[in-house]
Amino acid sequence: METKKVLSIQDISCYGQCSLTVALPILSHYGIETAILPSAILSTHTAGFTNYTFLDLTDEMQKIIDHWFSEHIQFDCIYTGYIGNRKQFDIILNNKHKILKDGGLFIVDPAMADNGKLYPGLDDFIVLGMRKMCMYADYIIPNVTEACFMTGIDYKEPKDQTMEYYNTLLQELYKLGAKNIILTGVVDDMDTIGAIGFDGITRTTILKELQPKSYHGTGDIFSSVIVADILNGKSMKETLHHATDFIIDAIDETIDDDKHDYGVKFEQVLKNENN
Ligand code: PXL
Repeated sequence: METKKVLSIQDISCYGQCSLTVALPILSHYGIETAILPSAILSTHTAGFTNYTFLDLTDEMQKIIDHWFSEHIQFDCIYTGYIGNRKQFDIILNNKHKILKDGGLFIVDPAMADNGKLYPGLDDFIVLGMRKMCMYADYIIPNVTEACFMTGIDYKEPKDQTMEYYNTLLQELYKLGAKNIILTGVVDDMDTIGAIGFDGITRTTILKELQPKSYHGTGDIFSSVIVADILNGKSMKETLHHATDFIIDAIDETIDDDKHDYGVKFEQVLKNENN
């Protein structure tokens, strides 16, 4: 069987279980060859740590792509996440056709915000850039906060969010141009949480028991499982079940360890899937 090749473009947070340090092992586990284009190197992620280091790799990105182009290297999918510099949106969009195979998938997780707020250090230019990338995407995987930033719809606290509110967000996101939307972190009556898939016609809603604690990095894990499943030909329903169960299991593996609050122990979930 031909191995699918993904290029994941996001930062390396050297410590903290998010972005490329979760995408790479998860995609590999599901049999996807994974190349990386790091957008920046940080000592840790920016949520919950202070005084982190940040090395911007914008200039290096173009050089790396140019080399790949000269070597005729192309991918079945480009999967983007956290972008630390607004100049990188143009680099990605201007070069995408060179390194993505004909018919390859462009999947955008506009990782930039949560709980009604942008991540530290990000500004409106990041929102504009993410919105532009979504126009060209085959799939986008925003959480509710990111959906609000990109559509300009006011953010509501989870207790005030309704299915009607989610439907409006999905319709407005669809108008941006993305072919498929997976809206994450949707809640129902504050006792279930999950995601809604939308292809412009059909909605697939998967809700599971709300977890007692939320952790940083689960959005990146969720997206990585989704990218793997889409490339492995799973249906939207199977994919959303798998990704939501994966996060529940990862939280379950982590919750009793008070010292482990910066991310989830997704490695244990991968290990258990092998048994
Ligand atoms: O998990 C999203 C993410 C990725 N990368 C960095 C982050 C965050 C969220 O805060 O800070 C550097």
